[in-house]
Amino acid sequence: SEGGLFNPNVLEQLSLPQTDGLSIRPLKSEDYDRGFLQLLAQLTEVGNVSREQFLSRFHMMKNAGNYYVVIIEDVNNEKLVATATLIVEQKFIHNCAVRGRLEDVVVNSEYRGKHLGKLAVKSILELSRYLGCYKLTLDCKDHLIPFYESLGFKREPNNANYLNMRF
Ligand code: 16G
Repeated sequence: SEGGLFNPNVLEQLSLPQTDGLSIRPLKSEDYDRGFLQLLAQLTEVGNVSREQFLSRFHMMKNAGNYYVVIIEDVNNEKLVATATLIVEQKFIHNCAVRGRLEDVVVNSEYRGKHLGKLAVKSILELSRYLGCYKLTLDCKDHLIPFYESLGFKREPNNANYLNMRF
């Protein structure tokens, strides 16, 4: 084992709800063979990412130290049931603050309707708070706005003109 993407101790510091039969842990390199990319493919286009590409990106993220890809695993059958990512950005503003971005939230279709998306987002929320982020932001598909609002995220009226450029 090459270990996880980040120190698992940080997750133990968080006050997360009881999760019978589930473990919340950092992504590990072995997850390539356990369907991690297939899980992400339930969110968007992943492409044919080879083991070498995956490991190289994994190590870049690990060395960078600001990528927190969290996995929720079913301990009974070792299936990956959900994932969510926190990226922590260093800033000069707000007294050299750090800011969090919530990305790539996906719940395995076999496990939907069990509030696991909520659990995944809550872990990132708590983690970003623990790491001192002054804010946590996300963008999502229109139909998921109510879900994120139910977890306490706010839409900013003056942020309605969200622009993006696709390459
Ligand atoms: C959603 C995701 C974003 C992901 C994107 C992929 C959340 C909160 N948002 O917006 O993280 O990268 O979908 O869609 O999970 P795309 O392939 O159209 O960029």
